[in-house]
Amino acid sequence: MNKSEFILKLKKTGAIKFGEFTLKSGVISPFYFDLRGVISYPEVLDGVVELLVEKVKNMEFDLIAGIPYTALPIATLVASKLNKPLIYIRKEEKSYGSGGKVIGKFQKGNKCLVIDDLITTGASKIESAEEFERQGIKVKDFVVIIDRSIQGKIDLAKRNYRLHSLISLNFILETLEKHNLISNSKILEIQNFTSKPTKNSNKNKVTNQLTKKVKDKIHQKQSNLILSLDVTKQQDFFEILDKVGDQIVMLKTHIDIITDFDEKFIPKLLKYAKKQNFFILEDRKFADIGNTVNYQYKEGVYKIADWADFVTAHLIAGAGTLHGLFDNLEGKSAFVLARMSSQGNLINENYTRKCFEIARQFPQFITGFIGHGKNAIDIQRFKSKFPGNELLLVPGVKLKRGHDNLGQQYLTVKDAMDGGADCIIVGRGILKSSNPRSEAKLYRDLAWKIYQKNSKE
Ligand code: 5BU
Repeated sequence: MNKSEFILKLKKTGAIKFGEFTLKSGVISPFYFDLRGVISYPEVLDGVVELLVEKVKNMEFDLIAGIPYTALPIATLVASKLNKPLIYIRKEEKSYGSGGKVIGKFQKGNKCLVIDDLITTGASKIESAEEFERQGIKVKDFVVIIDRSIQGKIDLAKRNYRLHSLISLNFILETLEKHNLISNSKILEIQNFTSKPTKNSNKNKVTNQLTKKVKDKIHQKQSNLILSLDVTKQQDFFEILDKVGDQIVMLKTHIDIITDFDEKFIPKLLKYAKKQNFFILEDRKFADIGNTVNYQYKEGVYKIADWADFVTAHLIAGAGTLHGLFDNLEGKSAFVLARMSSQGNLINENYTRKCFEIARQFPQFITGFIGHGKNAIDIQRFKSKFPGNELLLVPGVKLKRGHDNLGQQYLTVKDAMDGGADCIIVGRGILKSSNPRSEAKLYRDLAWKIYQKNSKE
């Protein structure tokens, strides 16, 4: 089977689609390639395996990897034909922090050729290469069946990886045109789409009105600092706030740790918020069904809805939590925990993606996400998947990397800000200092400098 015949077969099996498709990144694409079904058409499967074998047989490698799920059965056949060992990264284990698990036998220093079905940006390829490299496997070459943009090759080249593709988008369009299987207007639409930057073009869309309010205050106060005021006595709380309040854009509270909480606390806090001009984020981490969080938010001792500008929420219980919190309420919204900073936390890529899907559906309820990562690149990758212009708050930040003895993991201010954080959340880094005011100023200046530099680029 030659490449043109393969394309015509793909079209026939429904693997090449035209219409309106929302990609993982949130971008709307006028076309979509779905190669998952190829395995059910022996002739097409044989065809693509034959083409791949031809493409890679003279390359230098010891192992073949397939990226699950789509490319794995295809790579299996290629490996078998070339008599090479196959490996892959188990997808379910690929939770953030814990790293993926490589299945199959290999030796450190082995060279691995990685096969995938498609490439748009290089992001997921780089992620899998990094995982292999962590295990001592060398990765240099990627082979994909369809290259749907020029961005992927550029992204990979920046990291010194080579991309080999069987067929390009242009070749697909030419072949379909030759066989009258696509209209000229569709070709123009697709070319127009692909000539725009492939990076998330939704980014400038205002999806939540409150993000602008926070951004404005960041600029007004020239501060990206959120103080996590985790102390248990009112006196300590207000003593520190006195010294630090003017340095911060937002104050993060855990209201339920204040031992001597009484009816005077909230009015006093609100006075500070007004005078020192900061938002209040109550880090309540709502996680229950809508009906319960509604009570937890509005009732009880703390009546959080009355005074907190923002709250944090998990979406483990689904979008009902957000409805329970904010239905029929104006001007309030949440920061959603899309990743956590603590070691061994159970949030994985799939969960994070589901959070973004809910945010795409209910942008009015979500001002931003809380997230963390291995390093700046990992955080950038995380942020690039936000559905709109939500803000990124990064906790687990100190001047030096490290951890506490209860699983908290720390990144540096630079890691977080280079990763694209709009704000850093700092607790003990400031609270345990002998001079919280000067320490807060240090964090603030550091973050603001990087923020300004990065916004210019
Ligand atoms: P620290 O003292 O800077 O480690 O405090 C961090 C604060 O941020 C603390 O109040 C946590 O409850 C909060 N936090 C976090 O550390 N990691 C997370 O993923 C989330 C919140 Br969400």
